[in-house]
Amino acid sequence: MTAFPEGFLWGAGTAANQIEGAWDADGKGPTVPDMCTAGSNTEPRLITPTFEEGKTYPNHEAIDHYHRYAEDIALLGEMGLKAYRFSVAWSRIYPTGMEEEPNEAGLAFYDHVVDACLEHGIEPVITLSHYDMPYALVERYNGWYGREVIGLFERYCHTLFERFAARVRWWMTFNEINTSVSSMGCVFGVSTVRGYRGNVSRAPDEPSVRFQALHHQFVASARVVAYAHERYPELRIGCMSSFVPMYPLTTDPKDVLLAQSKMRMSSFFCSDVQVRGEYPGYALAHFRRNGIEVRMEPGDLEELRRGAVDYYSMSYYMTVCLTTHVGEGAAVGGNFSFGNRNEYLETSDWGWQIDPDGLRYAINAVNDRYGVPIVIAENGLGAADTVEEDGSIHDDYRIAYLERHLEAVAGAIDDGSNVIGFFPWGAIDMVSTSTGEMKKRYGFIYVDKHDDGTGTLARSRKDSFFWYRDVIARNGLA
Ligand code: BGP
Repeated sequence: MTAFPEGFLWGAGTAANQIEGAWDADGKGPTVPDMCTAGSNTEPRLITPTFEEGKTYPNHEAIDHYHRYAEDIALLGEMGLKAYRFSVAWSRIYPTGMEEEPNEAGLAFYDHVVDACLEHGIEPVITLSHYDMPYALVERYNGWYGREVIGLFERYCHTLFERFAARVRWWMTFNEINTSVSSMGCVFGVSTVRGYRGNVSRAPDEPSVRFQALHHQFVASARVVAYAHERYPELRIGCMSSFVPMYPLTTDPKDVLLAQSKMRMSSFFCSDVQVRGEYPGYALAHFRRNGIEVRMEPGDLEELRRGAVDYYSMSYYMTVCLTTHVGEGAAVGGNFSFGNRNEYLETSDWGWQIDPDGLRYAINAVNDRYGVPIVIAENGLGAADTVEEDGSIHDDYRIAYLERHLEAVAGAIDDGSNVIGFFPWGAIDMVSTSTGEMKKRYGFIYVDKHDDGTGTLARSRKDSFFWYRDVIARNGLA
C-alpha cells in the first residue's frame, strides 16, 4: 500500500446551504436554495418565483449548524480531521449581494467557525460559492447572467480575504462550476436553482444564456484569484469541478469518440479554463457548431490568463457509459446521473454507479493534463442509515465505499499522480442537494432529523466515524 504523503489533507466537507439553517438569522438575506421546496433536480422545478412566507423549506432549518457549530467542529476534532471544507453563505455577508458594507454578524459567525477549527487543529478550507447566491441577485440581474454580478462577487470575496486570510490558507472559488452550466444541459436543474434565473420567464433556458453566465463566473473566479495572488501570496486558491468519467459503452470507435467529446465538455472544459487560463479549442468549436454566442469584453481573456488557479479539485461520485447505438438499455449520450448501465458496476440506492477505479482514472487524467496539485474535494455514499436500539449506526456500506475509493486514491498516487488531500462528503449528515432529503445521508456523524421535519437534531457517531479516525491516525489504510 502506497503511503500517503506527509501533510496529506485528511478532510471532510459541507456546504452552508445544506447545514446551517438559520436562513434569516442575524441579517442574512434569502439565497437561491432558501427558495427551493425540494432538491434541485426534482421535476417540476420547485423554485418559487415569489417568496412564500412561512413555508418550510429544507434549507431553512437544515441541521441547525448555525447554532451547533461548536459541537459539530468539536466532533470533527475528535475524529482527528486535518482539514474541514465548508462554504460561506454570501448572503450572510451581503444580504442582497448589493450592500456597500458587509453584515458584521455574518462575518462574526464565520470567525467562530474558523476559530473553532483552529482550536481543534483543523485547517479550514473555504468554498466561496457553493450553490448559494443571494436571491436578490437573481431578481435583479438574472443571477450570473448579469455581468454586474462579477463586481459584487469580487467585493464579497475581498471582504472574506481581508477578514480571514491570516487564518485560512486554502480556498476554492466555485463549487462544481461545471454542473451549474454545462454542455449536458441543466443537470440538477442548477441553471434555475443555482444561478442565473429564478424565473423561467425572465431569461430563456438556452445554451447561449447558460454559457454567458458561466463566462461571468470564469471572469469572477479569475479576478478573485489574481487579486489574492497579488495581496495574499500565501493563499492557495483552487477550482472545483464535478468529474464524471464517461466510458464508451461498446468498443465501437464511434462510442469512444462520443465519450471523449462529452467528457471534454462536461468534466474538463471548466478546469481547462481555470487551470490553463484559456478557452480550449474544442469549446470554441462546440460554440460555433451549436450557434452559441458568448459575449466577452476586451480584456476578459487576459484576465482568465492572469487568474489561473493554484490547484485543481474535483468531486467524484460515479462514472457513466455513452453509446451511439440506440437500443435496449442504451441511449445516445445518457444523462448526468445515470447514462447507460455498466454491467461491471453496482449502483447506490439513488442510482449512482459506484466505481472506485473510475476515480483512479480521473485523477490520473487530471494529473497528466494539468500537473498541478489535486484535491479530492468530495467523494462519498448517500445511503439511508438505521439507528440501532442502543443508538449505534453500523454503516459498513459507507466504510466499504470509502475504503475502496481511498485505495483508488492510493493507486493513483502510486501511479505518480500528485494528490494532496481527500475530503469525503460529508463531514456530517445534511440536506441533499439533488433531492432535498435528509434520508440520503453522507456523514460520519448522524443527525436526528427526518424528512417529515421531526427529530431532535442530536448528533451521534456512526461506525464510519471511528473508521475514518483510525485512517487519519495512521495516515492511510491498514
Ligand atoms: C455535490 C454537491 C454537494 C453534495 C453532493 C452529494 O454535487 O457539491 O453539495 O450535495 O453532490 O449530492 P446529493 O446531496 O445530491 O446526493
